Amino acid sequence: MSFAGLLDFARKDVELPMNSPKELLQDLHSNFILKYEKDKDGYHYIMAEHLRVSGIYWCANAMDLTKKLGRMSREEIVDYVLCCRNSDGGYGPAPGHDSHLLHTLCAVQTLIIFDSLEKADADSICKYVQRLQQEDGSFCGDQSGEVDTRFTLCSFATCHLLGHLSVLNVDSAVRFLMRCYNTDGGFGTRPGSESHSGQIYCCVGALAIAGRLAEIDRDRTAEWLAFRQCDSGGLNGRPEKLPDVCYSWWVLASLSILGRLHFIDQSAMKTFIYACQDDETGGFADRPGDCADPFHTVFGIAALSLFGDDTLEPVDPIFCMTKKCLKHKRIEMF
Ligand code: GRG
Repeated sequence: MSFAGLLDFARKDVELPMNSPKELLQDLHSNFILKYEKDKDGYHYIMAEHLRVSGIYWCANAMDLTKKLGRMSREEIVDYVLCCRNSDGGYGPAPGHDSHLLHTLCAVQTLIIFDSLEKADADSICKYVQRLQQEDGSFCGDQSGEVDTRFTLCSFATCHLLGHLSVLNVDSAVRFLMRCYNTDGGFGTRPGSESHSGQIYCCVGALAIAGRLAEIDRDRTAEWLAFRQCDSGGLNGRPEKLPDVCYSWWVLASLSILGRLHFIDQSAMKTFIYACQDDETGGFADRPGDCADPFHTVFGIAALSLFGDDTLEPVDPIFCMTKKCLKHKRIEMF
């Protein structure tokens, strides 16, 4: 481990610089995102081919949340996403890449954001997802056979958004999720794995889509999530780890689905999220002073939307998309 890595390992929190941004720098963020869309010869664009469709969803969603979607090249983006479809019915991250559940969900989300879902073949996508369900109810992300509770959410969300959740064996999928439910109230990637905020979001979201949230003790799960808040106001993914702005989303969205948003100190958390913005380039970084990127930008903005920032479009906590674009596809929880 490098010396810097050793220092990170020893640190459990960050200090917020005095001159950190104290409010949302809305306009800077849309310019930051648009640069990613336009600069197709740039290093970052070229190096991100293996996650491009996910990247497109992050960027389009950030623009929709900041009410600037109209500044993106709708037709060009939709055509690109459609070119990522494979003969197995799934979508890869870029044309010619193998299908993966992560990118298949992001393709569907992007088509919904651009009001173009009718261009997708819902039946063949759902059959692709169905084939990835295993005997024990779990899902593999692709042909490589990796099982992870993330893929249960991707499967449920994809099929629900396409109106075909019933093609999946929801009961056996929920039984598998419950085998990943730990006594501390959290969920891991597979049975016996440690609890992690990201996995909790996936499992709680999948249970909400299935209408099966009653299977868990909401207070216990919400308490574990609330303990993720560090003194800086930021949230970590699991005990003894550094806060990261993306957990603002994974934790906060989970708490929102559980009806327990009030379990954390919202003001301290906003202070941390604002401090993760780059006030020169725009965009959010994982932590104050680090390099901004679209992944942390969309989840930072989405978390602020959950707090009810009225300069932003309201976000849906299960699907991480604007309520406006989801329309009747939303799930009413209470
Ligand atoms: C948005 C609807 C919707 C679906 C997405 C793929 C997925 C479904 C969710 C991912 C949830 C997850 C596992 C998030 C964690 C991401 C992350 C920053 C992982 C880093 O893991 P470590 O071990 O970091 O490197 P820590 O913080 O634990 O040290």
